Amino acid sequence: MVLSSIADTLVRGVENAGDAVSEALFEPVIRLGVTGLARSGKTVFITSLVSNLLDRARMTGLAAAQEGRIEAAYLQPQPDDTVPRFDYETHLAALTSDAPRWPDSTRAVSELRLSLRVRPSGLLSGLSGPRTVHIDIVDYPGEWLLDLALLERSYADWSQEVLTRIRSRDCAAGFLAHLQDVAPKAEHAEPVAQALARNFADYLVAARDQGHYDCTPGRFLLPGDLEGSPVLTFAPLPVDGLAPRKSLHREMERRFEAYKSQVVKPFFRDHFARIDRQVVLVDALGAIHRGPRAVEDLRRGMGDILSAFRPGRNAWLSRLLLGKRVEKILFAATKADHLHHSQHPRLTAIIEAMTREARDRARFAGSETAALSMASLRATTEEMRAHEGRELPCVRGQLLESGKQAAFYPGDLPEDPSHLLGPARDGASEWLSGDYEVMSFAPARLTLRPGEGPPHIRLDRAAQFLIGDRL
Ligand SMILES: Nc1nc2c(ncn2[C@@H]2O[C@H](COP(=O)(O)OP(=O)(O)OP(=O)(O)O)[C@@H](O)[C@H]2O)c(=O)[nH]1
Ligand SMILES: [Mg+2]
Repeated sequence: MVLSSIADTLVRGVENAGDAVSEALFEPVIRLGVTGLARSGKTVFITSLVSNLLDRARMTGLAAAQEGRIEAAYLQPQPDDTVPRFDYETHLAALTSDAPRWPDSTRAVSELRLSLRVRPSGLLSGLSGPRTVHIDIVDYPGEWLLDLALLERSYADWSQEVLTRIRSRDCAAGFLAHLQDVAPKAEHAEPVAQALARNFADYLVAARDQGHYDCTPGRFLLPGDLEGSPVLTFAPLPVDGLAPRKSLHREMERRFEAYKSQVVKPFFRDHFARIDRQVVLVDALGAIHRGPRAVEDLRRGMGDILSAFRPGRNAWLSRLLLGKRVEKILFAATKADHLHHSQHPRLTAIIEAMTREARDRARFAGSETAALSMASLRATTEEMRAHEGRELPCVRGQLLESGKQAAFYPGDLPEDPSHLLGPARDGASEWLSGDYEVMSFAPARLTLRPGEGPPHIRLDRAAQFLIGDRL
């Protein structure tokens, strides 16, 4: 017994030494995935993170920056030649121009490599010189993770599931009416397929705009360069019995399978499987503003998204990952600058509760998780204002629509998150205790001193959790 445990320790010691040697010889790469549902704040997050890592005066929460060990930071050509580069310069220019504006919506996966030259800390500091750590940041839509569930479904099962789910949705009425006019067993005719698929895609867009998060296939919403191709030209069809060869149903079934093998699988293989650290951005405030239904949808959407991080859930993915897993996952409630800082702990509690189930699973699978509330780009200032004999904690900023300055009290988030999540789960249609308003603020005009990146809230803490241990 004793012998074997000594042998074990020895082997492990040698392995560790091996790691240290290879890290010293080769420059370590951290692949950082940034995801979230549409409009959750991915592009602004990456832009501000990169800018604040290049100019680190506002990054005191990142230990290596605070200790002055980051000697240099620079952007480099990314290693993947076929992935579009994250358009950092254009996004930063939009946010920091004289008339600042938010960046445009993104339609596809993109990537950027930021390299840091870091002096080692602790014992090693005197022994070795600075080393280079590459951070490959990958921006991809959270909707694409939802597609993982499609891999386990047959076309018939998927159709039935979708048609049942959307039966009572107003925004699906047009598509469902169209379906009445279509004969699934009739011979396939491309114009019919195209019209139906277009109608289904329109439904998905409307559903997403209404705050539904179960809008798969994800690529229908973000087609990128696949727009109009057969893999995106299908829709759910009701089935009874076997459809004949060459029927519309058979052809749509074939395309559904092609979507799985030629769109979903390559994404997981080429991008998802290679991620080391992941941040999942959540616009919890936006959902709270839209009401209990949106909150419940978001909670479920998050659960579905995060099942991708639960190895074993999907046999194909487990085989692909071969035991590799995401080491750390951060759940971040974005746009916290809409709230006075006194309410930030409550927002964090909400995001913690909302992702609880999923977090427990991820932790079980060996990933370290954390939750925080943050703002990638702070667009507001705080002030107290008297109102009906009470001092209200407000935020002030420039309204996006009118361009006017306004101070604004968004409502008091409950201390106990279950006061929001409970009614949402029970299907309430409105919040009982008042409304939560979220204004859209324009980004503020910035005057940055040398060495400073854009103002943020806890972006440095997010960076410390995600990459701090490797610097
Ligand atoms: N006040 C404030 N608003 C933010 C912040 N980050 C994002 N927003 C708002 O959220 C919107 C969406 O942000 P993006 O970064 O474009 O979100 P995205 O996830 O990349 O969106 P898609 O690419 O469309 O999926 C912005 O247009 C802003 O209105 C922030 O830190 N503070
Ligand atoms: Mg984007």
